Amino acid sequence: MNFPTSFSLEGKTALVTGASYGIGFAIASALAGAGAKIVFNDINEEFLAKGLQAYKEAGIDAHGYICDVTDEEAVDAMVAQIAKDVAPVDILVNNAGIIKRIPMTEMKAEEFRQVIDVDLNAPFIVSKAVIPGMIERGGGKIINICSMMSELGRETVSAYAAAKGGLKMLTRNIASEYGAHNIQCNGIGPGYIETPQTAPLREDGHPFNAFILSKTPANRWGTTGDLEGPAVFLASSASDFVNGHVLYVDGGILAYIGKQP
Ligand code: NAP
Ligand code: GCO
Repeated sequence: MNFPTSFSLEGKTALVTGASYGIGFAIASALAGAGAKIVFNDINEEFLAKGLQAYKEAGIDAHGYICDVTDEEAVDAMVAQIAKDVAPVDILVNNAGIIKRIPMTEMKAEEFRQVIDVDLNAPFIVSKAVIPGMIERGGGKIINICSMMSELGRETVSAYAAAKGGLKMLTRNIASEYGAHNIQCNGIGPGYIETPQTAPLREDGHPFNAFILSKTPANRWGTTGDLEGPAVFLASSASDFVNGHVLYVDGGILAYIGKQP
């Protein structure tokens, strides 16, 4: 294997959804570092502007679009605009996501649907928008950002676990249905990562913080940087025979029964 070229993304265009900050920003930055042109979206003008500034400060000439990934018409329009403004999408990272931590019996059906809409329906919508072009051009890469909750449940995250479990199976199904067109669809399953989404769990003295450290052999929370190498691997030709796989980047959580108190 020629390492420099097989991990290179030169000449590729990557769309990372919800990538103004957090895991999406880190993954997009890593893909840029490997040579990809970066496109991202957000639903919020202010965050989009801050994201564009952050990419600029990182030396990345990113293109940003306002788009709600749950809105099929808006997604189709954004993908078409990206092809005109930049280039067709070669690499899609379905990163945008929300979580609502509510005991299931207290969760409204509409709240459940909102989480499913962003975390599962949207990856379907955005993948469906880019796959035809990938087929026309001889292949492509789709990376779905799954979760520990693609494998495990816990109190208060019923909607999120249902969505992320479904996203694991959507990943496998896209791989099954479009692998013959040289499209590889894989997942990344981050463990517990320090981002705004998990900030409430890391507040001073929150019991969850000690709990997660006891469940992680690495005895630390993950950082968005821990996800960068795995993302470049799954976006590059180095993973052309990896399909339908969820790569867990969790410091060993899924392998570990937990530290004895
Ligand atoms: P985050 O900090 O909450 O960022 C989520 C991003 O998604 C934000 O930029 C948000 O935009 C965007 N977004 C939400 N709804 C959207 C919509 N309808 N249309 C477009 N963009 C939308 O989350 P994160 O921690 O970086 O997580 C990113 C992904 O990793 C999520 O799928 C999450 O489930 C997954 N994940 C996170 C962890 C973790 O420990 N942090 C672990 C495993 C998996 P706004 O800023 O405008 O709201
Ligand atoms: C939670 C956390 C997790 C992480 C991540 C773990 O409340 O349990 O938010 O769900 O976000 O998905 O992989």
